Amino acid sequence: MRHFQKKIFFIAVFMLMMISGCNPPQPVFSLDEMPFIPLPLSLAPSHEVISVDAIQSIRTVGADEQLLLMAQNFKIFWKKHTEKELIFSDNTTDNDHAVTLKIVNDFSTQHEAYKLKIASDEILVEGKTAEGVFRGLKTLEQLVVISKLHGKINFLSLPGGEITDQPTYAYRGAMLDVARHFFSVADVKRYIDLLSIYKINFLHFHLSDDQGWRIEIKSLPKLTEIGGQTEVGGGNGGFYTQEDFKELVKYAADRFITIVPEIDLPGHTNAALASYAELNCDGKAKALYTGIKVGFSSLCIDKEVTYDFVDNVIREISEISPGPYFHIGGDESLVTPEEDYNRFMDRTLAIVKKHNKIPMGWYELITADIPDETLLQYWAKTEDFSKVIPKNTKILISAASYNYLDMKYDSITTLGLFWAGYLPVKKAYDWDPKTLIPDLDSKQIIGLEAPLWSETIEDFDDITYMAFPRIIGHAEIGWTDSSHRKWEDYANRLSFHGRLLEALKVKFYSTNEINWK
Ligand code: TNX
Repeated sequence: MRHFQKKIFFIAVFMLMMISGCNPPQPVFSLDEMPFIPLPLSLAPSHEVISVDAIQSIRTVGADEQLLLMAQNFKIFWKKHTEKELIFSDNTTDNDHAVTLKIVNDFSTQHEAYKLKIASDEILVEGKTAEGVFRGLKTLEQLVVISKLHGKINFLSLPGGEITDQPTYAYRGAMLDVARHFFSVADVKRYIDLLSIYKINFLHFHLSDDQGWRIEIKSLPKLTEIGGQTEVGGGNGGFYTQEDFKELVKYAADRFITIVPEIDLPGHTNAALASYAELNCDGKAKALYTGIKVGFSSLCIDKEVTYDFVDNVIREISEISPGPYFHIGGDESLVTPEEDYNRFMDRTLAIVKKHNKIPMGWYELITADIPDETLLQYWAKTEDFSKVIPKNTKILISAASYNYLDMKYDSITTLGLFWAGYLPVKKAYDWDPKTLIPDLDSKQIIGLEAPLWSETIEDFDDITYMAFPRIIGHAEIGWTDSSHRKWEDYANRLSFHGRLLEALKVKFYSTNEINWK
């Protein structure tokens, strides 16, 4: 009898498995519970469920080159995560069993806007532009990867529904200081890949400082022959050739990230002053510098050769930087008298204009006569926020006590500095750019950027340890309107991203502020 009961039981289980085999299993999350970061503007779940097996092809509507590249990359992504090969389909009318990438011009005024529809036998990614489609694909990729990493079964089913989404701010950036320590092309590419997961769209390169000059200037070869040869702590330094730089610009552009080059002027220039004696007022080359103190160097403001130098550098870099901005630094020029600083900046701003770039600079630039189009990067500590801000320029928020990724998380963080205070994960997330600076008209804010200064950052693991997870929070602040953001909700969603970072072999700070899943 007992044997008979057992048999019935197994037959029942077998029949149940057969029946459920016809329908995809329940997804791990419904669409509105998916821990997306950044949180999309609207999520409308349906009762449909799609199994990855139901998708067999990928197609683009229209022969847009960027869409075709995205389709190829998505095919590789799909194979990696589902072990299934998608075929390219040129069927332009039938969505069945396909992932469709499509540009739909009239559905929003926002160029990054997208819609993602998931039905029982098709996935549709529509963008206002190719860039919009790309942002939508990144949402779809999170859906696949997080469902897979948190599913208890080794096949995938995805929740149906529709996402309509667009960013709050046009500029959602990261900055990497490659001057204090140099990072290879391969490291930067990996960083770009990680930033693109979270819809970051600008990468600002701090290409020169007292400790190193990091980009080849063909008309001034000694900048890299001499100025590129060391870094903080006395290591070998390094530099990007113009070919390397072009490769990075292209790699970033394929992921819809715009590179912003910065040459910090007229202070933070010891590496240039060590390379060319004539840039010094006394005509004597400085020694190379490998410490971390700031504010002791300045180009010679009254020599004509200074402006030939500035012109050559800005011209050569602008020629290989398709983005709109050229960042001229301008911070902490502590040994340049204000009147000299302003005179220098007037001429330098004219040079930027001559090379068809929009000037960008640290907020100390406000003392100069800046054109309205200038983008000012505001980095002050909170207590300095009362500084007058011109009404006509755009402001990029990089507040040291909220955005600086080189600030230690807490007292036991071994890397980083703490002059702007500790920056735990909650503090880095739980603020609003609109209310941070009392007198600032929020319409002036173009977005925010998270700088990673590299005095104490020596390799790729150091970069990601300081950036992750804080930069994920900055990415959400830039994308999702503050009225839709709550720390508790974000902390819950972030808890599902640790496995994603681990799967990518990213070293990150697994803070105990988060209950990692
Ligand atoms: C300030 S903020 C700097 C950098 C340092 C950084 C270290 C700003 C525009 N300049 O030169 O690397 O602090 O946190």
